[in-house]
Amino acid sequence: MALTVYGIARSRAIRVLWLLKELGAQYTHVEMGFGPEGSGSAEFRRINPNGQVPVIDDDGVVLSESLAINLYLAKKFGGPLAPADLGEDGRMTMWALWSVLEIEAQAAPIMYNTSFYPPEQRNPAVVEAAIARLQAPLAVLEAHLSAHGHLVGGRFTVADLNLIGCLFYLRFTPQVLAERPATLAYYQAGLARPGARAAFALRGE
Ligand SMILES: N[C@@H](CCC(=O)N[C@@H](CS)C(=O)NCC(=O)O)C(=O)O
Repeated sequence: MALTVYGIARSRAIRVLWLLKELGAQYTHVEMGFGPEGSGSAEFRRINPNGQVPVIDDDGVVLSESLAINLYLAKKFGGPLAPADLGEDGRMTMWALWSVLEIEAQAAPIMYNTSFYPPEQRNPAVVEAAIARLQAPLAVLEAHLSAHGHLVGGRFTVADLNLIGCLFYLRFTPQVLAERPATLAYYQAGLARPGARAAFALRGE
């Protein structure tokens, strides 16, 4: 059995690397960066025509999309992070889509416009609008976590890992979660897990 992960740890590949550390899985890590020598190269586009990381090749099963990769790997390896039944599977898929569409879609422009773009290209209006759009989903999340502690099944699962991977994009704007105590505690506890620490150490930050 051969599992290869493409993508540097300082990319969305961190989500996959974190899960693999949690699972104690064996894998080969190809530290694929960006640009014409990396994810944009013709060679890599034969693996992922989107020219993006992460990608996995699991004995010929080639997948992109970080959260879909993680749902696949959790089910493949099993254990407490994986869905225990079809109902949990459905809820974990639901939360994965929610994490991208409701959280990452706003958190990414916030991160780019506060930290990643050169200062002269940052647009504070984009940040303000995105923070405003986050309020409704963050209120839903805060209520859910206050009641249940985790997203699915009352335990830490791949659904939580996927969401925390998206919430990570809010790290440069801590005020966004500051008034959400259940979400903040949940986020901090997730990143304090040994698997998270082992994976995030690969980022060299
Ligand atoms: N929705 C995809 C997004 C993947 C993505 O945008 N990856 C970035 C790195 S975090 C990338 O490869 N960017 C290179 C590029 O777009 O040229 C996922 O979650 O995996």
